[in-house]
Amino acid sequence: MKKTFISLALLATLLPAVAAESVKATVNGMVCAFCAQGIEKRLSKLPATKAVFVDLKQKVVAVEAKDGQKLDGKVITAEITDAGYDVVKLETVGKSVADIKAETRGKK
Ligand SMILES: [Cu+2]
Repeated sequence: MKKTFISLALLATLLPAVAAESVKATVNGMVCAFCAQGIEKRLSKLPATKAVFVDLKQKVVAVEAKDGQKLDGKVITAEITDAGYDVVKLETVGKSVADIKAETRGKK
């Protein structure tokens, strides 16, 4: 019992204190895998991007920020718009791209 508590406390100190932060957008106009790939490629190039997730069917585009860095929603909107798609909703969420991916896939 005591041993379990000690190892849990140790684990907590080893985990990074920074919470994941992502920008999640709803994007209209993506019709095929190339659309999704193009957006993913553009957003991956942004300096603060850690990971990108695009779901064609659910019209979801999510970008996770590197630890301690901020993603600019305006820049993300501009990148997606420049590529020829419409951003209909954009929000910052305290989740990782992996979480958003799991959440989106769960809706199918
Ligand atoms: Cu396409």
